[in-house]
Amino acid sequence: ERVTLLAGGVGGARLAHGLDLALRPPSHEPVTASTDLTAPGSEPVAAPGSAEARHPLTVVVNVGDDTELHGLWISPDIDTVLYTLAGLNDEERGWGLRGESYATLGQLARLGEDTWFTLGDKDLATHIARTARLRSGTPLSTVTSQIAESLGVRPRVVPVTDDRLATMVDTPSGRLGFQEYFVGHQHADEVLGLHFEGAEATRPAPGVIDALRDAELVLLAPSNPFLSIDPVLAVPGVRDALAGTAARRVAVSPIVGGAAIKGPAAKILESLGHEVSALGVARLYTGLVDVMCIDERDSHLSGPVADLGFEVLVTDTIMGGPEGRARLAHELLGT
Ligand code: GDP
Ligand code: FO1
Ligand code: CA
Repeated sequence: ERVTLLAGGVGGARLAHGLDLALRPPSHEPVTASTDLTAPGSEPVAAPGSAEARHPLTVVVNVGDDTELHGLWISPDIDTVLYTLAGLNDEERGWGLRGESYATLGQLARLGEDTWFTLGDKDLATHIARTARLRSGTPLSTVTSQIAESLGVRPRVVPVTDDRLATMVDTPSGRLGFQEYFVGHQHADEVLGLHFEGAEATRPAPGVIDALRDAELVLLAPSNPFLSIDPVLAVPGVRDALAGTAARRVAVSPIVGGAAIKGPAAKILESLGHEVSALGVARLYTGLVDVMCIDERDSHLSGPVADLGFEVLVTDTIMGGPEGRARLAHELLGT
């Protein structure tokens, strides 16, 4: 089954991990078939990199959080997805690598650099490699595939665009860059509105539109609807591809029991005048997906969600460990 997941950071990464586990072929055979295409008398086999040889999962990731610091290009949501799929992520924090050290950051502070954004020594290697390759003209999507391959990540992980799109947050103290809002101000400001700077001029990265069009299942991760899903849909062509796909489209609510599991989703829903519940999320996704997956703790909302025109899937959506992630993935896959 071909599956495409639209994702931000933590919520997207957890579901991507579950799907990777659920879609893993039995007995862990490598997905890339033999490279021996010429063996006499054998059926032609899929060439590596061909559609057939590809992992069934494509993860299309938000880039609105991306920023430049110390001359390095940081793509937090891409890295959260890659590190999680590689089993290298820091579960507690939700970003960065497990078992980090901060010697470089300490020395940067000593040199008088701003170090409000916590960059670990090993994480810095990702940003150094990414930045060097981007500078030499390699697109972000290619660099991302290269890093994915080096880390042993099997699903396809694609930034929604190779072009610049920067999420800007309007607050009572003015318009802030995303990381200034999220890390600098610890997402304490009221959010009056969001603006995806540069979005109109972006093009979808190679493979993004095909991944939506050719999928049998398109999933909207339980990611922040405003900070993670909206910027993905702001890339021209993506919303239309989602509207036009024959795939079954399913969104998983990031709001459980009237609260976000992590981050400012609940606070932003409230500031922007939406109900802070899975029903509030469902209203945002009306016309965009066919199925709303809501948590069993919100089963009382299944009637009102169905009244909006959705098919409703009620299940345990809390993705703690790998088992919970794989279980939710199987349920979404209908397997
Ligand atoms: P970020 O980019 O790291 O902020 O992550 P996302 O935008 O992908 O996801 C953030 C949202 O994921 C938050 O609103 C959380 O409530 C939600 N979330 C995180 N983990 C889970 C989970 O296990 N289940 C559900 N249903 N939502 C989750
Ligand atoms: N989030 C924080 O709250 N504080 C940090 O110091 C921080 C550093 C950081 C470094 C690398 C990286 O890939 C992500 C990092 N994040 C940090 C998370 C980042 O701000 C994400 O954009 C958030 O998860 C929101 O999506
Ligand atoms: Ca994010």
